[in-house]
This record gives sequence, structure tokens and C-alpha cells, in this order.
Amino acid sequence: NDGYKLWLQYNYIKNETLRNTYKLQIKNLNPLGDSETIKVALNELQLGLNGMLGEAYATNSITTKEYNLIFGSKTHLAQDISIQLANEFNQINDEGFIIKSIFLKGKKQIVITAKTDIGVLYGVYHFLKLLQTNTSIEKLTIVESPKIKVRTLNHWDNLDRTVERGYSGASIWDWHRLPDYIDQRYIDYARANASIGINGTVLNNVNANALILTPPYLEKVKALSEVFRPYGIKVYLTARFSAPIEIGGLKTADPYDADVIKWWQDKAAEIYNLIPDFGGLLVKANSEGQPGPQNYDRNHVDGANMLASALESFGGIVMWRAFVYSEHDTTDRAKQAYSEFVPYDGQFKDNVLVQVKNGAIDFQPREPFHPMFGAMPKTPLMMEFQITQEYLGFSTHSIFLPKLYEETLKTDTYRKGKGSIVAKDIDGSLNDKTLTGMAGVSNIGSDINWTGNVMLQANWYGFGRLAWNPYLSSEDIADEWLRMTFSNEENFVKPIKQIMLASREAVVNYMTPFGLHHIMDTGHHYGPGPWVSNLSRPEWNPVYYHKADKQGIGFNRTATGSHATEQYAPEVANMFNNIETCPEKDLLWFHHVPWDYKLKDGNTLWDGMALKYQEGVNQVETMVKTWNTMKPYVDAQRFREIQTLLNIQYKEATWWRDACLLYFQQFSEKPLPKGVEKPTKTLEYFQSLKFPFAPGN
Ligand code: BDP
Repeated sequence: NDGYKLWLQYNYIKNETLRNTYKLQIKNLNPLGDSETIKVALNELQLGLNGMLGEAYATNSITTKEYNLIFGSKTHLAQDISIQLANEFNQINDEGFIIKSIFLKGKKQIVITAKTDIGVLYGVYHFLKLLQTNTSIEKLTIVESPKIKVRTLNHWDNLDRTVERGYSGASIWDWHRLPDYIDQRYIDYARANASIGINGTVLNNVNANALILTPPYLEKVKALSEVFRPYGIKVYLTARFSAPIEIGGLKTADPYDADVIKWWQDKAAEIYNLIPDFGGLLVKANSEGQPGPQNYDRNHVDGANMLASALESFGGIVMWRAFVYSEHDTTDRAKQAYSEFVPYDGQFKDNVLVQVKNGAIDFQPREPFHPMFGAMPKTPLMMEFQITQEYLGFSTHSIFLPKLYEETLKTDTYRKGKGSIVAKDIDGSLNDKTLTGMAGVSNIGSDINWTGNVMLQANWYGFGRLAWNPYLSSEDIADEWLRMTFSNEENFVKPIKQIMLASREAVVNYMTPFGLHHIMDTGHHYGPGPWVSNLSRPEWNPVYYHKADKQGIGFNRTATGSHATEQYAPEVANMFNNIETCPEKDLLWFHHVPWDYKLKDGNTLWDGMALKYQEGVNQVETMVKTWNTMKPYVDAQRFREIQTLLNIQYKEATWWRDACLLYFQQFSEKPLPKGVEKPTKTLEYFQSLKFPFAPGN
């Protein structure tokens, strides 16, 4: 098993009693309607049931027999069925679904239905999941709707097929062979995404190349959109703000210039002529050298609204990123997005989503939630999580990210009193926002197992599940993913779930405990580099973030420091400002703390830090040991690959521990406490390491 099939393994159910029960309960497939989407749903059911039950299912019109599996949208339902589902239909939205056991003329049947065919397809995947996770289908009443409207993957894929921050091979988009050659991967990609409710994909990098908007590329994009359409997946592209100059022959890209406005309007018309359901544009502007409205003394609203106007009449949206920071602001990078965006609350057009990273710096192993969440009641904010592990060890480290996503989503912003959690801003319920979204920076590449490490398929999966429902628990996500991907054996699921759930805290411990951040090595961000101080912009250097000196360590963002805490609601600001109430997990994010500061457990900060680094290493050791006992439950290939990767992770966790402790020890001038292993190499050795082969150089 090479892992290509992801969580759609559809393994034969070995438990005979269970298998036979399912066979009794599913006798015949009754598709209603003949759209492409219904055909896809039927294919998937046949594939899944055939695999799991060893039965080739035929289709039939509804017979007088029991246990038909009837699936189709509301308009195709016979009246004696739809009447029984009236209540459920009132509860779902256009992408929601109903799965219900009903009686029809005294015979028991299962119905999967929805207001749209896409809803039906989501229901079919959910139904298959019930079998994959060995759940009873005896008495079903399942009513589900996605809580978030725009659920996208962001591919940071370049047109030359390199992937920015990609650690699993090349881009899966084969621009050379498109539009005529449709790789099977595109179809399997669509299946996987539809199975978890992802309904959009941004095909190219936010550091955009304007060529994607030229006719030859748009033909290729159209071909992909046709593959994805039956699966409910819209394509989106990134827009380079200077495209009117680069490919349009104009002299300016000023959003107030009449020719520029017209150029974008014509471009939108051209795109929609090819792709009538094109999703819209994602824009990184005035950030890290990308052009934007500020080049013309305009602001983010000017830029976003100009594009939004061009897309509006076609139903398209603009996702305007809030990941901005400039070299001119020297106080605190963490404050810049809030300062640049919050004053414009309420000024963006209705079809603009402002896309905000989960934290104010950049996808660190742990960050406090971004202060923009909750702070723009009149502007829809779209969550941006990173699925690829730029700052979390790349694809060799098995980190279960839904734990991180969940932490952010469940954090209380207090913006409308207690209980104003981030998830409520994202799903719109906090301020009655109608346009809502969540984006995940993809970890997908051309590797046979898609993500470079089978364990990281769980992060793609988990992102999709949380975009569907941001209130899900990461534990439930891990549970279902393990059962679908590997096995339902409790002796496997229980221990592996435990190590998955612990893995996020482990990486925080062995990389950046107590709120440390951005101490990865230069450029590529591979491995520790807390000593790096020679990059041209101060805020690119790790020393800018940890500020270690003889007195202590940490970034003072309180009222005596950068004042970043003031960007939070008073309750939250007060909590962070006071070193006593600041959660220890965020301590060094907000405070510069003396080395002998007493932590809650009685240890000094230095001892506590050293012990955390050691704990991280110990946690990975437990992961390795636990996995090593799983051979009976996992096929040879996946067992060996994951084992090898965990061994690498262990080696790198010790590297992180040793390098960071030796470096910080120069400032603390204190010995390592009992229980912390002695470093195997010198600081000079760690500092001399170079990685010309690290992706992202
Ligand atoms: C940073 C990455 C950079 C991205 C940037 C972004 O290092 O490659 O282009 O984020 O999100 O984390 O735009």
C-alpha cells in the first residue's frame, strides 16, 4: 500500500458479522437523476461498497423490496419520501445533506438526499464513512450542513511546477500537458476533496505570476475546472496586482486608473466566458515585495474593491490577504496587519473576504490568535491555516495539525463578551456575516502518497473537516481518519490517536516552548537558527523575535514594550499584559522574562525551558516506540515509511534541543538541569551546518 488512496481506502471489512449486516441493509442502489455529480456519487458508492463488502452493486429503479439505498436531490424524490423529510429539509443549506432510514410502503429504505446534487455527493461520502468506520447504519437520521461557505485549498504552486514551501514533490498541475491530457490525479484529487467538503482550489502561488491570466493558461485552467465541477469544486487563481502592466501592456496598475479598471473588467469577462463558475481571485498585495495598491498611494480597500467590482456581476469573490508587513515599520511586525486593516472595517465590498493567517506572525508551531479576529465586525474574515509544514519540520515531522487549528478556532476573542470564539467570527455567527471562508495552504505534491508522509494526509483531511465544521474536535477527526486510512482495530486506533494528539505539543516543546517563535534557520526555515542575525530586514532574523540577553528572553509586547497587546479586547489584553495571568504557553511571545523567573511549577524559566526541550524529545521517542509496535496492523510499505520518518523526526528533535539550549545558555549562563540530556555536539558545530538541499532555499 503506497498511500495513494488516502483515506478512501475502502478496505474489505474482515468482521464477517458486520459485513453481512451491512449487506443485508444495502441491497440495491437507486440513483435519482443523471447529472455528472450523481454519476460520480454512484461510481463512488460502487467502488466503496465493492471494496468494503466484496459485492458488485447494480442499480435499479425502486423495487418493492427492502433496503434500497436511494440517493438524489429533493426535486427527484417521490412525494411519499420528501414528505417524510420535510423537517430535515428545513434544517439544511444548499450544500447540506440528509441521510435517513425511512419506511416506504412498509419497507425499510435508506435515503441520501439534499437540495442540490453536490449535497447528495457529500451525503454519499458521509455514508461511506459510516461503513469505513464500522458505524451502525440501522437507524439513521443524519442532518449536516457546512458552516462555512468558501472552503479552499491554496496551492503555492509555481508555473514551473516548483512548490513554494512544498515538501512532497512537484506541483500536481502539469501545465505542459494540460489542457488535453487529464491526469488521473486530478480526478482523485477532486474525489478526496469532495469527500471532506472542500469546494474550492486556488491553483497557483500567492507570489503570483501574471502569465496564469493569459489565454493559453486559462485554457488549461478551464480543463481543470471541468474535471472538478462534478465534485463541487470551483477553481480560483491568484492575481498579480501588476498584471495590467506585465501582460496588458499598460503603464500603470493604479486601481483608480480607468484603463486599469477596464483591463480587469475585460479580464474577468474573458475568464467567465471560459469558466462560468470561476470562483474568484486571491491577492497578496504589498507584502514581501509583491506589488499592490500602495505602490500608487492607494490602500487595500482601493485595490480589493477594484477587483471585486470586476468580478461582482459574475458572482466571483476576492480573497484579499492580510499577511502584510513592511520594512519601514520597525517596532513590531506582529502589529502591522491589524494597523493596516482594522481602520477600514466596513469599507470592503460585499464580495471581498479578507484572508487572515491564524496568528499575527507566520504559521509558527504556536501563536496566539491573530488580533484581527473579532475586531472587524463589518468585514468577513477568512481563516488561513498552513497545512504544509514550513515552520514545523517539513514533511518528515509527523505533526497532527488539527490540534493547532482547533486551538485557534476555540480561543475566545472576548470581542462581544465571553464566548466570542474565533470560530464564530469565521462562520459568521458572531456578527451575522454571510460570506464566510477558510483556506488551507496545501501540503499536496506529486509524491505517490500526495503529502510526502502518509501521517500528514491527516492534516489535509482535518483541514477539510474543520472548514466544514469549525467546532469539531481534533480527537474525533484523528479517530475517523485513522479508521478510514488504516484500520478499525482498537489496539491500533487508541495508541496512534494518542501520539497524534500529543504530536503538536511535542513540536512546540522541541522547537519553540513558552511562546518562542521564528527561530528557524534562514530562508528555508529548516532546523534551528536562533543565532541568525545577518538578514537584510530585521524582522527576518530570529534574534529579532527571541531577544535573548543576559537578563532574560522574550519579546515584550505589553504596555512597556511594543503595545501589541492593545490590539486585543481589554479582557484578553489584560490577561496577556500581566505576567501572572499570561498563559505560560505564550509567555515569551508577550514578555521579556528574566532567566530566574519562577514558573508555576516552581522551576526557573531557564530550567523550565530546558526541561520542555527535553520533554519534546521524549514525546517523539514515545511516538517512535508506539509506532514500532504497530506492525501487525499496518501494511509493510506504510509501516516502514512512517517508521523511517519518525526516526528522522527523533534525530531532528534532539538537534533542535541541543542547538537551542547551547545557544541560549550563552545568555543564561546556567547549567542544564537534571533530567536534560547533555548535547552531543558543540554550538559551533550546529552553527556551521548548511542545507543547500533544503527546499525553499
Ligand atoms: C511565508 C513564507 C513565504 C510565503 C509567505 C506568504 O515564508 O514563502 O510567500 O509566507 O504567506 O510564511 O505569503
